[in-house]
Amino acid sequence: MKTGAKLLIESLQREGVDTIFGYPGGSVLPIYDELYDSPLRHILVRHEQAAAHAADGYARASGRVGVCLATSGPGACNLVTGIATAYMDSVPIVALTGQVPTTMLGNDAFQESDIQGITMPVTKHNYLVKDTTDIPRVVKEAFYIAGTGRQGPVLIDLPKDVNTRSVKEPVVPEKVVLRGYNPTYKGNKRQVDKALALIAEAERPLIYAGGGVISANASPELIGFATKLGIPVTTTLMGIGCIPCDHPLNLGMLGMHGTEYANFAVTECDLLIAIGARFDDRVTGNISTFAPHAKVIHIDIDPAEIGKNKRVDVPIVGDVKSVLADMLSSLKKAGACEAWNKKIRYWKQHHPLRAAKEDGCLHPQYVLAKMSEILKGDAVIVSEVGQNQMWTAQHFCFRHPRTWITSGGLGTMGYGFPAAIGAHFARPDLPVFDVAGDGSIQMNIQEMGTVAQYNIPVKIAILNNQYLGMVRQWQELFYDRRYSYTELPPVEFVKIAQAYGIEGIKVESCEEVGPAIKASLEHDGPFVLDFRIEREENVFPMVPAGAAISEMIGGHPRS
Ligand SMILES: Cc1ncc(C[n+]2csc(CCOP(=O)(O)OP(=O)(O)O)c2C)c(N)n1
Repeated sequence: MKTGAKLLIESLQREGVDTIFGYPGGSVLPIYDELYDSPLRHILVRHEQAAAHAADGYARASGRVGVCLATSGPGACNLVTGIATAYMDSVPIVALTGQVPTTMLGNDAFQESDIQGITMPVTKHNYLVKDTTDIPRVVKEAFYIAGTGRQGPVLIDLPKDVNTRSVKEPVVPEKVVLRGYNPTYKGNKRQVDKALALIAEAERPLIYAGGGVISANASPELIGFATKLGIPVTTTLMGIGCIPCDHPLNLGMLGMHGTEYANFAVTECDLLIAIGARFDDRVTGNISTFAPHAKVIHIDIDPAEIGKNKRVDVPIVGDVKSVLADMLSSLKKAGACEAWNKKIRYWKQHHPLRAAKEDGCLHPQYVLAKMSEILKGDAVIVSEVGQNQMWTAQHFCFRHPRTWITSGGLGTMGYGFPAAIGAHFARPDLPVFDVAGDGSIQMNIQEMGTVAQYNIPVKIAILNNQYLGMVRQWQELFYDRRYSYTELPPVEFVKIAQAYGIEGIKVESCEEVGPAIKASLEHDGPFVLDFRIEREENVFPMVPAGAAISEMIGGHPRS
């Protein structure tokens, strides 16, 4: 006979789980008691939102399913932002929540919340387990659903009596069979051939690669395909890292804060090959003017994405790794698109991203360029949301997939620091930085307690402009500089860190940047870098909301 809690822990171990991020409470006491002498590592966060983000950061950095655990009611509700963040970016996590005993469900019992109902729209699937013997099957299914097809979060709600009851050990199913859930991995051969025919005809083809390339671990295939055909590649915010920043075919990010040359290329291409991307509004701007001269091939594992925002000529539903491998092996001849690439090289040369001004002030672009130079792509960089996120996406040179971790779809401030904690447990071999704004870091600053307790060597690089910078930028540009509630009083982050027992340095000039970053790396533990940057710096270029992506402001005059 085994208790539900024991069955749960054993089921997690069968799935290969090594780390859980969680926070205890009444309804999960039986689970915590089981964790007490289990080989599973449990990281006690300071807020359940951080547990969900840490599981998410772990998943993105490792490619495996992340796990978080919270008690019923407020604990479960605190996970919701983290679950929604993972859902929007298709990240595989399993969230375990305690629940009031089955006999009290629906009674407004103490710390009861209908977390299954609450998370219905932000989970790929969720369960309320009412029978202890179901636990092993449900856990197995949950990991399978989270980690296959278009990945995403799955929640398992576990009433207290389900966890405490002892049952005869149920037989664990060997394979998961779910009627109605059979993701398509292999692309349809006829569609692949049609796509290849369009590619053969195209004179100005462009690959638009999204987070799906990274989720599918398809970078080698993508690079192989692009290189063989000489097709330039632009990536979304989520796709950054799928091709090295300095690869000659890489155009960097497209869209609202994309490079001018990427946005020009989209506007002038005659064939757009969208791979694991979803034509998000931050990418397309005014959709009716997006890639106006192009035929469109769309490769995606989720059939619901095809044709959702943009009419597609050749849809291919399948795992992008498998589809790209099939396309590569069916290629008759390699291409070069020389004239097109020459034009793009010209744009790259005449419309580069602007580096930091050299006026003696500390600019964020300088900080990112220095970080990039010191780390050489061998680090995991997590960001918060706002200008800090866009400057990092633009100015840090990423060389490997899964080394850039950011909340793209939901744009969750407060995501970065806890996600960096998760990323550390996935990649303990690499330095992990959270690039933050002074607004975002204060959304989950309590996690300094977590990194201090376990000596987690996350480096917190705060681009401190004493504003909710991105919102201030919009107010400056579109609301006549009326800075309505976006100014933040200065905070001495090093002093806060010290109160938690963490070291840090305040950096106020360019000369101090490099040595401070190096000092943080040499320090064996968490470290705070409080960069006092130019306060009213903007992120450029920028496509105003609703404009065509060719209508950027803050770029170079079109030549
Ligand atoms: C949880 C949450 N609340 C509000 C927003 C809206 N928002 C987007 S960017 C931003 C400002 C971010 O300020 P800060 O973290 O200081 O970064 P900066 O833009 O200055 O780099 C805000 C408030 C958000 N994205 N997430």
